[in-house]
Amino acid sequence: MERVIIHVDMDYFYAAIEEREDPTLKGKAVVVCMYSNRGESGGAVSTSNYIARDAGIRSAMPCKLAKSKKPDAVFLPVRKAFYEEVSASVMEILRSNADSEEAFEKISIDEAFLEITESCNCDYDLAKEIGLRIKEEVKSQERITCSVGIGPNKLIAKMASSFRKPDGITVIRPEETEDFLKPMPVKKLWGIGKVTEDKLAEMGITTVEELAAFDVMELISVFGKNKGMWLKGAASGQDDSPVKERTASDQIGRMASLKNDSRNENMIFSLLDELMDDVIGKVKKRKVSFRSVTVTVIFSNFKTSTKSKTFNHAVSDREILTENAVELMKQFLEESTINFRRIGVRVGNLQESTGQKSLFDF
Ligand code: DCP
Ligand code: MG
Ligand code: MG
Repeated sequence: MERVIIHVDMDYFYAAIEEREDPTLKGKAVVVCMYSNRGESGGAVSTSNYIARDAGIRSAMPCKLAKSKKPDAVFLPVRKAFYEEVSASVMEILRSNADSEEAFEKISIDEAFLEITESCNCDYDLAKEIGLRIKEEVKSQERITCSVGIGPNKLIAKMASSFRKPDGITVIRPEETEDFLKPMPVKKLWGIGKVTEDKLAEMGITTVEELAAFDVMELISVFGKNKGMWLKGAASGQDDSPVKERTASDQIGRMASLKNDSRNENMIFSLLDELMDDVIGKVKKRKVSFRSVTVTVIFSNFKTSTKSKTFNHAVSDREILTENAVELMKQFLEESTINFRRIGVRVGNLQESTGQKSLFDF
């Protein structure tokens, strides 16, 4: 069956979020570092923006080396919990553009597959419009950019999204896959790691075209049956793996900025109310219930803090969400003195709620 798959990958994700949160970073090289317990002298680069990449900075490079390459770059520590929140909001946008709630697969904090075979009726012009709409929604709602790849299967979609970055869109129609793949080095084939790349190099194979032309029996003799056949198929752009959610347990969240940094309760609670409307709408649409509520506050000094509450049973009621989120937000207001910049609410520990009663039904 012919399929149309989209792969979306956020651009310089952690650094893009930091740029968004702090407009003074604009135009500067930004490096997000994972510091080790040896403090700032240890640690590796998590990611960096494209200005930093121009100076030769790469993910996984020691932060010290990054600093020597670009002494005037801004180095920031990883704020993983916060990036997870932004990820949850982005994933909801992506999921809402898939053929169905199930035709969605998150594969990392910043990327996902969605199937749009039905929505575009296998028309690649329509598929591109859907891709452009997704980019627009992510940009307007989350103020960060992503790159989109569209193709007849996950392998091609995944490779297409990294073809033009940042803020790119690449559409590969079935009849174009061969030409698209041919000139690529084998290491670009999604699924080929360093070890395989080296083995292939020993066999004189460096491009996908060479791999596709290689005798499958010889590949099997070196890599075994499964991998040998997979290599041959992948090199010709074949991939039958379905788009399928891996974990049912997930989270649904939304964040937004206050109009200006403030501790004004009316302003904070009315924004919280809007965010909860959005979250509960998605909870109903996905027919799930949740066992935890989390509220996040980003303060005017960019410090991020979260508070959660977990229940012993799953619920899906707006009333319970409101009660708990408001209580957590009140605690934030009591404990802090600085202005709030951005707030978020999310529900987690999701489970299918088919046939499940709401608390008010008992
Ligand atoms: N990440 C990390 N350590 C790595 C690679 C990535 O902590 N060695 C984190 C930071 C990235 C995020 O995962 O922002 C997503 O990884 P990507 O590979 O998608 O890289 P980016 O989104 O940062 O950049 P690109 O624009 O190339 O996608
Ligand atoms: Mg990315
Ligand atoms: Mg990624």
